[in-house]
Amino acid sequence: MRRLRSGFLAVIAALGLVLASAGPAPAAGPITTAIYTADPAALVVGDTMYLHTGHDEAAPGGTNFVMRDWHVFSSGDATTWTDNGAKLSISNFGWAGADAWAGEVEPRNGKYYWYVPVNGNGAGWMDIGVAVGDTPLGPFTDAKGGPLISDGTPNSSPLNIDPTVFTDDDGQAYIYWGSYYGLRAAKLKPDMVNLDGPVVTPAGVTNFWEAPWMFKRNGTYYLAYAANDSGCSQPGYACIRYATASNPLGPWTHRGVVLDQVTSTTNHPAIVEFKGQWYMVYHTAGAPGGGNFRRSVTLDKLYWNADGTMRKVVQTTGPGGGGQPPTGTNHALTATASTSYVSPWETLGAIKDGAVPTGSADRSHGAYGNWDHRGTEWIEYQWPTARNISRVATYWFDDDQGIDLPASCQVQYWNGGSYVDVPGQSSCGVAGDTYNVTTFNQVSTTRLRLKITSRSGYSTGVLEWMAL
Ligand code: FUB
Repeated sequence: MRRLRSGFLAVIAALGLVLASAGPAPAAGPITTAIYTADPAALVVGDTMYLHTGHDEAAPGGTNFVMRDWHVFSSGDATTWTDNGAKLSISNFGWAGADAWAGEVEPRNGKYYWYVPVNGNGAGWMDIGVAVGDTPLGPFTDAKGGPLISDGTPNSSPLNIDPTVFTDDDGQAYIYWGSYYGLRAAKLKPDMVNLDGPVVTPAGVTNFWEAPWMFKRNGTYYLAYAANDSGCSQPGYACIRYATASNPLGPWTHRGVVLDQVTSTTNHPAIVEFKGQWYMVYHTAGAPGGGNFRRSVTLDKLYWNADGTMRKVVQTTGPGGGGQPPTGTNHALTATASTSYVSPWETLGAIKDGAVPTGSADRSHGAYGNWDHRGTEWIEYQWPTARNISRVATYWFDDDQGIDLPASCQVQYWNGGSYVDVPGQSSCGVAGDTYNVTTFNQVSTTRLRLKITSRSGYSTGVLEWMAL
């Protein structure tokens, strides 16, 4: 991930256990806004769904991961979540020093094994360790006293991160992991803390980048994972692809994209059935103040086709929450809109009518579009007196023809003499079928501008642009 995404390299001296924070979180949107969370792993035990997550602590505008511990969230309805606090920390691994990245908990013989990637302070960078506890909430202790997988493990991944562990019906457990296009797999011994046999390179997992998640349904093995090829996402952004197999070690057959790119560059899937409903759990940059290093876990319902393939997940609980507009005073309603270009048959005023689109192709309330212009265009709001603004929410128009989701965007304001980027801007999201919320330090201004850069060969459009 780091080589593709500039400025990501983070080596953080990380110590200390941060203990419990918030009470139950509200239904839609991120599972919490009290902290930033990432890299969810889902586990159902009885009537409870647990999410074991990473914890992003980068400062606003930070350009590296700052991750020191992992939290455990729990819910009885997959809607209201309780943060049970930081239940595992870098400091639990005496041989590790930083980078509490994406892990997963697997139950076995009444115990819960938490596999996590950490910077092991030894040769190379990331290792995979394992902690054990008596409940999904722990307490957890280092189960091995050293790495389970490191750069010294024969045939290990170019980056040993993102373990997913799966136990088959016959009791055999498997671990998959890796990044930098290097997916690896191995059997685990019944003690769950030693590999059983060689590390293999599974075949058929098209465009694998990182973040594998393995599960089984109706006798078929499924492997979801983050890819970042041009067929599914913008440069530097992940999408979630998946493959199926009839054997837990493959070979795998690629089946397509199950989750489009989100507002964060990275993404990390967990797919689970809970009380008869399947869910895709993932992260975005969409929470207030969020960004690529200040991510938030969210989840959406996942549905199946009769042939066992997964339907692409509709991101309804992402930025904006439930496909609904974010709350707050929308200054767009009182603004005068202008643009660098609008197609004569389109309606610039549609971006400020307050309508709630049902999807990016919904032009029932009109749409702004700039076909057949390519490159960078802008839309702008003006007010007779200054407005205090700290967020915008953009619902992109995508007609699946000449107008597509943009490659990138940028929010700017008039500082009295020129247009400049709004300060402290979180990522300017380009996801379809949702409100992309960009937060920034409050500005007091009479003019706000959204610069939109198209994908190669396409024009761009907007259904709603809110200024809050
Ligand atoms: O959170 C750090 C890393 O970013 C994870 O290990 C990857 O899966 C990606 O989400």
